[in-house]
Amino acid sequence: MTKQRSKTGNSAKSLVGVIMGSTSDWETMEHTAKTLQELGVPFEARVVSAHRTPDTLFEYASTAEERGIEVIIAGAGGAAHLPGMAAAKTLLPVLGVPVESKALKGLDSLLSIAQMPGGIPVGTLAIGKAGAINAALLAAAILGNKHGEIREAVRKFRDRQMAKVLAAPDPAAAKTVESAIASTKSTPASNRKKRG
Ligand code: RP5
Repeated sequence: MTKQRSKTGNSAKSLVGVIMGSTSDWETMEHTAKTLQELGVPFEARVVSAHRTPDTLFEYASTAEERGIEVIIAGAGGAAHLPGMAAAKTLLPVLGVPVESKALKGLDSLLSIAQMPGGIPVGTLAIGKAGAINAALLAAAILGNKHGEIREAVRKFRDRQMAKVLAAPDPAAAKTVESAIASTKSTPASNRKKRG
């Protein structure tokens, strides 16, 4: 199997394996990648399809632990069996991200991932971008039990998030600033001069 490079830009060994059923899932799963990057969590990302490349999936999941992976995040859409099949082939925690499907807006993905029969769990996140971000945060929280620096990174992420909300408590004021910026952008400079 090709060794994946860490997308964090450093040579640290990947702790999270981000897999997805298709390149079309990347639009969603790149939010997982971005969040892991922001937290400084080394990870690898690759397309592994449960139905198009089942042997690759089995190899990936069954060798993940010995390669140093500690959490797997699997994103898939439609009849989304990738997270469940991955979970069946490893003892590592597997987090599933339901990708929004065209036909059923991701409800099919959500139910396929969440409704695992008792015995093989998949921690299921929300559909789409929110789930992709939260999968990274949850993976970091799991890793944080063992890796102190990741725990601190999660704490700092929460602090930044809280500060952002507290800095703009008035929704009406925020809206006014947003529309002022938008109107400046959409009005040609010559018109702005005349009005002034
Ligand atoms: C699943 O089928 C993938 O996870 C993807 O969400 C969905 C559609 O795949 P493509 O037909 O776009 O490759 O396996």
